[in-house]
Amino acid sequence: MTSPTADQHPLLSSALDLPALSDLARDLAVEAARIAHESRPADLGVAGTKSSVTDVVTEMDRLVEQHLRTRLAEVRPDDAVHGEEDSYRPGTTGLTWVIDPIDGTVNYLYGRAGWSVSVAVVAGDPRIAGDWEPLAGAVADPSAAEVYVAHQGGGARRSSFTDDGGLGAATELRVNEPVELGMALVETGFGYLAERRAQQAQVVAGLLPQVRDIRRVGSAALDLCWVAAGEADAYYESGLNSYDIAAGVLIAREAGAVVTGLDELHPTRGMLIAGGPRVQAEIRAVLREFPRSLFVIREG
Ligand code: LIP
Repeated sequence: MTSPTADQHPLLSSALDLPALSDLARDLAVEAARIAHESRPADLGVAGTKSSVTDVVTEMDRLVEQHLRTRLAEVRPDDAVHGEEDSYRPGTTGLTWVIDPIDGTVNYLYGRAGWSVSVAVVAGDPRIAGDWEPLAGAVADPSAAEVYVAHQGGGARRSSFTDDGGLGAATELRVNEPVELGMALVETGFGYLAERRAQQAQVVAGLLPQVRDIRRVGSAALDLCWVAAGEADAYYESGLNSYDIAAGVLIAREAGAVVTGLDELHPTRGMLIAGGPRVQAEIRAVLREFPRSLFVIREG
């Protein structure tokens, strides 16, 4: 998943209006985030679980994804849709909207900050690691009343929600660079299966003495946006899905981040590593020294 030239992705050689697609991603993410934030029931409960009893889904995850799917059917009926909570909708344009209605569901369940709505449009198949390329995307953080937006070649920006339901002026985002490993504020996250958490605990224990500090917030989309904004120096995590990262990877890259896997040039379920070029290379080198068995993701 490296930034393609037009000859790599035919879609990019066509008259794709990437600014318009990023405006749409932004508007849909903000609209959905406002619904999730303002309509959160006081008695919100767990509507179901997925890979483990702690991997929860709420009625709002499902409601917000259905809202996004309905809006996409209105405005982009021929594009495919790949979302966290419902089945893949095929399309005919080669474009797929990749949506995470609430990234950071546990934080949302507990009524805490640290969750977001992620909306991206990609070329290729987001169900296959390495087979998709984000073209435009947005991550809305209603707890901070902010939205992050990017499209390929257009840079990354952040805007604040305004009281009248609009958005304030956008500011350009840039990663921190250069940052040496020992001074790096590094974000990470953990999976929902005890076996995977035990693996991830070994990795974070080995990395912690080598960096400034570690933060674990709970939303991959926001972790990537904070790297883009220079509010963290790097982020790594294993076990992520395309809907967690599609918009955030583009926002981070457009702000100057390098985002790769452990060995691959594109993130995989085995690993995503993001940061300014110097610290990303240093963290990647450290992670590659761990036993590879720690990065094997057994489907939950
Ligand atoms: C979350 C990810 C986060 C990870 C959490 C969880 P979800 O996604 O965005 O990076 O550490 O465990 O998987 O499940 O809230 O959509």
